[in-house]
Amino acid sequence: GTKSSATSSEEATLIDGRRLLRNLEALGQIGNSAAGGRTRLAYSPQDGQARELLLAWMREAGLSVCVDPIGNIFGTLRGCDDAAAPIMVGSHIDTVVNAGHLDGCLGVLAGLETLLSLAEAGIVPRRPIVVAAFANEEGARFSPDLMGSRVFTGELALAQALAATDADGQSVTEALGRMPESRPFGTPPSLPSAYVELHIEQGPVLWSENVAIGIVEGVQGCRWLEVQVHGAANHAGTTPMAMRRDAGVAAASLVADLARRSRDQKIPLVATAGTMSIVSGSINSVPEHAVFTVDLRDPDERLLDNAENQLRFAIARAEADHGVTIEIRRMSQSSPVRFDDALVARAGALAERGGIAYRRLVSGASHDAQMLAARCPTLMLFAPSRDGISHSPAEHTDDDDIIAAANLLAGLVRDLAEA
Ligand code: HGY
Ligand code: MN
Ligand code: MN
Ligand code: MN
Repeated sequence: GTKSSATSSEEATLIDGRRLLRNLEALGQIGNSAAGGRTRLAYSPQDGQARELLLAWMREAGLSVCVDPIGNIFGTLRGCDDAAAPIMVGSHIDTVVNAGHLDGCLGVLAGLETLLSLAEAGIVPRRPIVVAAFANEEGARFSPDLMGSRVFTGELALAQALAATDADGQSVTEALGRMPESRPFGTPPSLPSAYVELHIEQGPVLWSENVAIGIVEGVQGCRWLEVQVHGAANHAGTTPMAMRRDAGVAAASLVADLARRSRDQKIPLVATAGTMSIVSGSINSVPEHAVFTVDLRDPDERLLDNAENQLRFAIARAEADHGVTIEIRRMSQSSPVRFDDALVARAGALAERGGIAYRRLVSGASHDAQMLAARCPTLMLFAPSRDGISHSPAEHTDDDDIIAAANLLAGLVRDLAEA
């Protein structure tokens, strides 16, 4: 369909759209598989390669560069008033398994493009402007998610983050030690006076309504839980059904229950068991040990509490029904967040001036901006995701939407840096 996009010549020429698209393509090549997806789990060699490329681009742009002890990367464009708190833009470049090329990367590279084009236009902003690539946003390998932004904002202690381990028992410290490009150097920026993150929506709202820009009013809350089920191994051919303590059946019934409650009662809004396995299972054994993860999300914290309590009740019932023992552990949590009203209004006014169609919405996905929101006025902008698809190689945003969104980001950041 036809979409409104930037019409104001000033806003339309603020950034070099083709360079942004080229950089997104180049970064998207790293960790690629033949099937088309890419995997750059946090602190992996592929993540390291991506970080190396970003650092090279930052240095080439003449930014002052810093890597902090959790692996956050910062590039700073100097302002006239270097003592003023900076404006920060950014997102992340780590990915889930088999990801698209836009999740996180759009925010980082549109931020970089903003700084590049301001520098090339000879504009020296009043405040410094920092582009940040926060480490381990996804949390797909090391929990919690949003690790880099949690540490940067003081929500999580550095020592606790460094001690987190992956499924193989490797710690963040060990993984970082294997990445020479992540050795800390330089001085991290001070807390910004404002943070703006551009991201793809990763949901269907903007695409289905054919709207070019989302102005994000907030983010729903999220809980991550791990459930370990312990039963008893026995022979599949000889053990009568009534005499089993089957960890796999108990786990599967808990997951089916959870999905049914979320669908029928809408508590929580969405519930997902994204990983589930029978540990050391074989086709002809009753499973002894099963483990699954749970991702609960809702804009209302009380409904998340409710959903978690219901899961705990279901677990107690499953222990009795199946003769198993079950442990539940919280891996991560983030409370619902509201972004800054004044920034929401300001971005809306700027979009209107540029003739860009926009709507306000609440984010279903988690973002580094949630952590920054506790420390400074914060806003997110969304670009449409084709068919609402993300965390998939099919993730796509039209080029004109990418460029319109990056232009709006650049315009907003340029204004904020003068204030
Ligand atoms: O899980 C999330 O919402 C984000 O993509 N890390
Ligand atoms: Mn993601
Ligand atoms: Mn993301
Ligand atoms: Mn045998």
